Amino acid sequence: MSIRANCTYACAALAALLAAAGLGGCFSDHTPVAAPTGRDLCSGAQPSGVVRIVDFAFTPAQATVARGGKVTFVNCSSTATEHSSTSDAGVWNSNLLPQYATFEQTYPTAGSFAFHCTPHPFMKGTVVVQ
Ligand SMILES: [Cu+2]
Repeated sequence: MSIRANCTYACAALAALLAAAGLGGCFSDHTPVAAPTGRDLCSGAQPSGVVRIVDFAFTPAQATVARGGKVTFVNCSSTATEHSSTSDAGVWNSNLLPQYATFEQTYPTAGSFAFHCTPHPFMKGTVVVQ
């Protein structure tokens, strides 16, 4: 085995290590807010405290929650389209939710909170905290 061949093997191993490290970092940086376990929330009767994202709309468009309660947003899109639940006033931001990913937000303050989807600003909703 020549020196040149050894160098090639060493360099290939180093490159593989760097690639693995790079990928690992990429995955940890882009982990969704919550694991995509929301599929169950997308079927059957509408659960209370849940806002589904279906067909480029929030359902229900107005969700009501008791003060201190929480709302779970879940991307029920039938495609790979990502959506967000983003407070108009910057109170919360789910960031992009892949299909079936969920995002939970607690509401300690009474009031009416408008929100939208960042990539689709025509998608609008309101959380009413009583
Ligand atoms: Cu959207």
